[in-house]
Amino acid sequence: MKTTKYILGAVCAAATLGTISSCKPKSADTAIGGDAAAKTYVAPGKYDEFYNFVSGGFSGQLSVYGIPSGRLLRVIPVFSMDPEKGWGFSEETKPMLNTSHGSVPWDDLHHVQLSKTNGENDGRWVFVNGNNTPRLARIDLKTFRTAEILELPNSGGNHSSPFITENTEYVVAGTRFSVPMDESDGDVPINTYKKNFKGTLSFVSVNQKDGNMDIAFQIETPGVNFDLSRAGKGPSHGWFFFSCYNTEQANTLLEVNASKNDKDFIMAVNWKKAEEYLKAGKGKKVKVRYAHNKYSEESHTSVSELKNEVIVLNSKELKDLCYFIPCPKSPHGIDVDPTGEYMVSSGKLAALIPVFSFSKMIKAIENKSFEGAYNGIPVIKYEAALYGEVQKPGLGPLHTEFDGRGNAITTMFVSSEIVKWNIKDLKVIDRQPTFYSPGHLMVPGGDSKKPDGKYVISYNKITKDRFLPTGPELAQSAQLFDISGDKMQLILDFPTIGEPHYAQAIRADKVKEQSLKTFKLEANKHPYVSKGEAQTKVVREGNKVHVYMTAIRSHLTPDNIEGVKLGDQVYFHLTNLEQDWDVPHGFAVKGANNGELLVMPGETQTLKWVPDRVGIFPIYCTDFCSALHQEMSGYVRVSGA
Ligand code: CUK
Ligand code: CUA
Repeated sequence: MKTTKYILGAVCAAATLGTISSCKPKSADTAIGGDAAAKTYVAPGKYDEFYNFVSGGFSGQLSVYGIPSGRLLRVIPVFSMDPEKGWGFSEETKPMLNTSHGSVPWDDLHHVQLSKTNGENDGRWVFVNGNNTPRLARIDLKTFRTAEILELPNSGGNHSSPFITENTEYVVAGTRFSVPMDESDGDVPINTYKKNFKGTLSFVSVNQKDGNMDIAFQIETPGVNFDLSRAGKGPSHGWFFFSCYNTEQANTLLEVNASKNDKDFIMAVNWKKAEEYLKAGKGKKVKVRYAHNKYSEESHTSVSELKNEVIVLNSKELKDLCYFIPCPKSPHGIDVDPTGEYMVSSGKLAALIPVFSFSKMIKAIENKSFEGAYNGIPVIKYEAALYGEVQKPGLGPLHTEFDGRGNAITTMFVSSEIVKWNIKDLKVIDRQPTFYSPGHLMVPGGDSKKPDGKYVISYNKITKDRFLPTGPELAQSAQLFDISGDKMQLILDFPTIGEPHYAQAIRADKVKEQSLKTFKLEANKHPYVSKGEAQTKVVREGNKVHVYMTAIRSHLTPDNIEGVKLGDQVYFHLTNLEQDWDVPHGFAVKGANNGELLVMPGETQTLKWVPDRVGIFPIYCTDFCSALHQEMSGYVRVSGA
């Protein structure tokens, strides 16, 4: 969300509505009690209580923080190139960035989902979305590395994603922009939107053994825009809920066109029913083109495949599959409470929060309490599915998380606050200012069946005066609140990498025990591995020169390489022979424009280098690995062709 200009205007307009008293929240100082520092203090050498996985927005990366300290532990490149890890530079990782458009080494990463078992975070994987070139990625929490990237066909952008079902059966993605289906060449006038543009929802299955994803099916829908989604849980397991906007199906989203309708929709999808239709052969095979990239920790290499078919179910033709529920203007979030009974939405442009009841929704469907149909799909009467409305919660409600004690906490983008309210009686209990304009917020496990309701973190869109100025662009900001008492208490500000959208957190002990320490050298199946210095060699194949190379404190083998000619392509296949935890070696060549490698113990990685001139080129380890790190170097001689 980048609507800064409009919103800043709206903040001041909001003040006149009388629901908030000023444009700018009061100073944070007053909100911070004397014991705040002690609450976030993690002594040197001690560990944090939670891992916090934070989306990196348009940096295409995912960052990992310790909570409550707010210490940055790692930045995981996903849809980006990152020289710190050699990601996207090594031959092994380059294929991970492939798409049907070629390599796309960036994306806009908005949402994070920890894998779940029985509706609780289980610490196996983290899923993230690529909003731009529609993609899903899976990060393995044994290695904290991206293990898989799957492109999504028939989609104009993947925003309402990667939300998952309660046992990680499916990762789901809805298209943010409706576009013509891939089957047509898409060369149609834009103003034929209503006829030619379609929405799709992708249900991506997850193999429970290895986490591998596959597009199980897609559902074709009318050309609305899907914004966010959440799976049902408990009683609502089997259903998925999506917030949609632009139900006008306008091809220009100027307010006058796309925010004309007083209500937009929540779409409820019965995915168990979809599975039945699929089994009964009701799906249609459709031609598409998408890339599917997987990284293997055995071979330490990745494979990128282009695939060309998906199965599509039609939401209009197949009964009992999809329903719409009207929802006040431009809903953004849709969040399901820990019991699975309540679905909380938010109209960004509405001054209330509608809370829907799953059991009422089911009754409404049984009794056909419909107000009509929208593009062939039944529209349930608003009141028939509504549990109630939270009145005057604040301005610009966006996202909601749950504290596990029967309360919900919602961000108010426009009035710049987080607001705690009770789900049963829909009464506001507490509100605290945030600095400034919060987007997502996060309670550890806050979307699961068992939230760990100790903290909430607000991820803010505007930083202003919170940190030392760094020129026109400021660090993005997050704010940690203690929510164990009646009043939410601000206890820490910390900067984030890139623009944070959603984040999730998990108790550290669910992840840290299974974190891998070293790759076993004897299990290394890389085709160019050298398992000892005796296996190192230089092999020429036409104009390709393969250097089988090793690194161990404190030398590279071989360290003098001759016989390379101008016009050759040199592949340095570097195996790190170390078997101690945390002794990586780096590798770089003078003047090489392809970055560097960082090779973990027991692993092999390859740097491709095409010399552009004759001469002597130093090579060296880039990671200070021992007292003789500076000596860990060598030379390559490049001769005339
Ligand atoms: S969106 Cu960013 S604040 Cu893309 Cu989840 Cu609401
Ligand atoms: Cu190896 Cu420095």
